[in-house]
Amino acid sequence: MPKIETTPELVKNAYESMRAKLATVRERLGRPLSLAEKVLLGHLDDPKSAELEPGKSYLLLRPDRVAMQDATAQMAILQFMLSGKTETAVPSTVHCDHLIRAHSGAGDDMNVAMDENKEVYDFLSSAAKKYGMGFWKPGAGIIHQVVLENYAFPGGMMIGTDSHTPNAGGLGMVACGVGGADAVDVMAGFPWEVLYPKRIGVKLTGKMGGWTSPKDVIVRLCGILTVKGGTNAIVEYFGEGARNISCTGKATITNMGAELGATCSIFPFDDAMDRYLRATDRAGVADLAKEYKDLLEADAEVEADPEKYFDQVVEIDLSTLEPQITGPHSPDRTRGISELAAEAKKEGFAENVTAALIGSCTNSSYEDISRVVDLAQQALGAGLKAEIPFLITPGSDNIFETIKRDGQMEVLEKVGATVLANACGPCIGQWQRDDVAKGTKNSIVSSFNRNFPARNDGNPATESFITSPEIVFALAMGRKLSFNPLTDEIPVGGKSFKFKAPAAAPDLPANGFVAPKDGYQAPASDASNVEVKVSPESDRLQILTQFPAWDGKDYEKLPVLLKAQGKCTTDHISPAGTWLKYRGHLDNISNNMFLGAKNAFSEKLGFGINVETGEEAEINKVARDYRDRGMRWVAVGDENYGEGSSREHAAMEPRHLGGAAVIVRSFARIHQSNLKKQGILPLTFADPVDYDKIDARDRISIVGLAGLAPGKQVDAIIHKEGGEQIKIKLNHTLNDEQIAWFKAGSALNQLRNEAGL
Ligand code: MIC
Ligand code: SF4
Repeated sequence: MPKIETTPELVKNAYESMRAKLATVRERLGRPLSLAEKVLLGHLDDPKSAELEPGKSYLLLRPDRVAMQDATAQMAILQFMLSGKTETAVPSTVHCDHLIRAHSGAGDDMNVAMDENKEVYDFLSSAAKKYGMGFWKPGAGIIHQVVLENYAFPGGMMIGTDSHTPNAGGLGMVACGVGGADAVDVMAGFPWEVLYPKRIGVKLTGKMGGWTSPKDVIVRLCGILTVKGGTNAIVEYFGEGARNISCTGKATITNMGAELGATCSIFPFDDAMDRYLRATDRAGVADLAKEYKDLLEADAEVEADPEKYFDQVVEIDLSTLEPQITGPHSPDRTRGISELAAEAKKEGFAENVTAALIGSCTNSSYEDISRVVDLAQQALGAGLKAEIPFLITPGSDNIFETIKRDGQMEVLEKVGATVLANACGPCIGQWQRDDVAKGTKNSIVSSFNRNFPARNDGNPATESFITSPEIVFALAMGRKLSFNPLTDEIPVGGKSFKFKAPAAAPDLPANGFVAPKDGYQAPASDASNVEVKVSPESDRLQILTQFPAWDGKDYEKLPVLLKAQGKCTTDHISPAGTWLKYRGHLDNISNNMFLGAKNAFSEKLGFGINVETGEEAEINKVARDYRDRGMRWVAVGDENYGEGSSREHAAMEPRHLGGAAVIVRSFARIHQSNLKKQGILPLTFADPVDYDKIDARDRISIVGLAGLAPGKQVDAIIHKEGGEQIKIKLNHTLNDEQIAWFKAGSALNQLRNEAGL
């Protein structure tokens, strides 16, 4: 049975192995290394012969562990079951956090969740027992918080089937979000493959004070780099300012680095991490990190001359950083809080704030909550209470019990907060909102990390703004987007009240964390009699069958299913919210395919034209019809296509419904690799203008596929309705191994072929 815990013994072995691998790498590169490179290259499968060119080479890496959350673990485990393996090769955990609906508060919501998700929880828990995975029960916490509190360690490397896995970078780990098929590779004992990321250095100077908090660092960075600025890059923080941020504050920053499209983000080991490790019962790991400190920070030359060692350097002065607020609809639509009032007026954002939400995997630390409580006490003193829904999602049971013991919870409840389950809830559309009708334009503020349309309450007309927990609370009291708590007053009982800046709060509880309740289930010591049940009648779980192998023929005259206009995130391709229910059932969840996408060929969201029948229908229905006629199709998209979630459903659904290729201006990393894994060709227009040449009734041929080779452009022909043909060139980033996946029909098929299954 594999050991799940991050024991000092495991950490020592990891450090020794890193040291040995880095000796080989240093000999080959002969230059100082950044921290990100130390951790990445220290986990190389073959340090002697791996190609080492940032931005170009594919690295084969050996992660120390894997984490999966319930909404993605279902598909990951269903695929693992096809791999022929009986036990995971590295410590792996499953966390039940995404499927709990937020409605009336933690107690009732948990009861409902346990009942309505029973079948899925039973499946995950029995599969975890059988295959040697640790299982965190519903209510134990959100994956990234539980990992930070229990498993992350400086210098470690992990992958997780969730895009915010980089949260563990706050504790010095290279932690990357991946699709389930990548997790299957690693759990089956194979290396994980990733493009050697480019290096972005962020130099932090000064110290935060007053209203400014770690959230502002990352929101500001999103504004500077944009949602695609971090694609295929690791963001490494350094400088005096970095050492002035708590470990959980660092995790907020690395968590939301996902919104830059970054492969991951990382902070060097320091005193704040050391204290966090000890406060979470890991003194042995802290001692080792001290001993191996040289592996856990960049070489001195890098900090001394960052321009020389990073591909890009950004500097942020914490002392002068203004609190930031970003939105609506994109996490990089950022400005300082003082600028929001004017912009809201100019852009016509809904002025009244209708709900305020804090917590989530991004911002529910002891420090975050304590700072909000300071403001809540000020508000209560002035006679103010929340008059709009003020919802809190604690990141873990550990945090929940600790803030209950230390009195923060009582203050929050007094000021009108509803405490929700320790789960994702309203962050992933699992907010059963009764107070605002769907289609009604309104503004909400949260301390979460994403604000794509319909993300929180399923209402695309809700305009969601992201900011720090402190500013969220202040806006809950001020109730207008134009309210700036740093300068403005709130009228109350004939007087007016102005907040003082929140007091600095302890990052760790003086009396330690409260040991969580029984939220964990270990794998079975004898798995032979554990049964993993999937009922053939189930509408929530479905055993997977293999996708067919490529037939060796070119793709001739395929219809264009849709041409996505503007942002097309994975939330647009495979929406979450109520659809989370079907995450373990490929055929059922495929009914949500592209429901959120704006198609250039139709006025209606999620609709397209069936070129065979001439009828307009939901895009997924059109796809299903093509597939049933034995036709394949292509999807066309714009920039940063597939931004956001790691959900591989956004690649498996198109594959299941007959998609052959996705042709876009550019891809987000995780989605691009999910498409490759599932046997769909991810192609980009060599000339971005060609996007404009594609019309609704065109057919596209993709030719010369037998000669598909790394670095070689692919030829395509756009066949116009009137018979005209336009030849275009497409780029791809497939390497030899990935081409083999395409030919086999999927990476999993290839894995099975290699295993002789
Ligand atoms: C998200 O924050 O978008 C999610 C929901 O956690 C996703 C995972 C999913 O879609 O299940 C992610 O970040 O990868
Ligand atoms: Fe859950 Fe939201 Fe965090 Fe995703 S970002 S893991 S949905 S809390």
